[in-house]
Amino acid sequence: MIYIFDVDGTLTESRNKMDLSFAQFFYDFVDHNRVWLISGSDKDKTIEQVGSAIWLKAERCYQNSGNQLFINGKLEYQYEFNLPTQCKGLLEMFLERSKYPYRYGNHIEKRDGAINFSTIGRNCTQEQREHYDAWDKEHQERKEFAWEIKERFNFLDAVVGGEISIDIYEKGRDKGQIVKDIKGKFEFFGDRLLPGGNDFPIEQQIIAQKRKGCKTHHVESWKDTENLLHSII
Ligand code: M1P
Repeated sequence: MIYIFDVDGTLTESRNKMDLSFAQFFYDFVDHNRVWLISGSDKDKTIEQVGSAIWLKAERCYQNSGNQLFINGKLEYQYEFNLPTQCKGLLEMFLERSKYPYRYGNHIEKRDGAINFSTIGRNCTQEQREHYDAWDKEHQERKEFAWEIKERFNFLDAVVGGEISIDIYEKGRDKGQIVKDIKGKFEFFGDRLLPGGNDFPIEQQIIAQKRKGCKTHHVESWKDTENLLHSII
């Protein structure tokens, strides 16, 4: 059995470090089980969040929604993605159009195989992040922007993950692409398993590939994940 975990919202609060006692417990779990990580985020952010011991101990670490793979810390592959100029123009228009009043910089972040877009900007503080998150829950801005990107560019996909941003990549280059790499049974833990969420493609691939004995756990927070793992052990 392979246990696969999303990071933000599943092992940690979004863009935060893992809770210390959960990290100790999880390290032990990784040491005794086959564990893969898959994040929408890049390698440096994931290591900052889960710590290098867990990141290196995990059998595989897929970054940028599966567009980059590390095995035992060694880069196996990465895809390139350059944001089309017209889509960049649309993101800049979103920045002007958004009714959210604050901007803190780093709004369009290039990653290997993906782009991360945030109206508030990735340079915001934790407090500013929480403010945007609460505002977005009420106004559903990220959902609307993701929908518009997909409508205008049928070769692109845009999904909501985390609290302040959306991930954009070529259609099909979503988290679901890792399912073909998994031989046998697996269990996936994620907080964005509903349509439009960045974990949803994994659910879709389980169904499309008729993967028997594989299941997903929709968690609300890392505490849910911890409780589920205790019950598995
Ligand atoms: O995994 C999806 C995203 O999760 C976090 O998003 P946010 O900053 O919006 O909370 C970040 O780790 C981001 O890099 C990642 O793409």
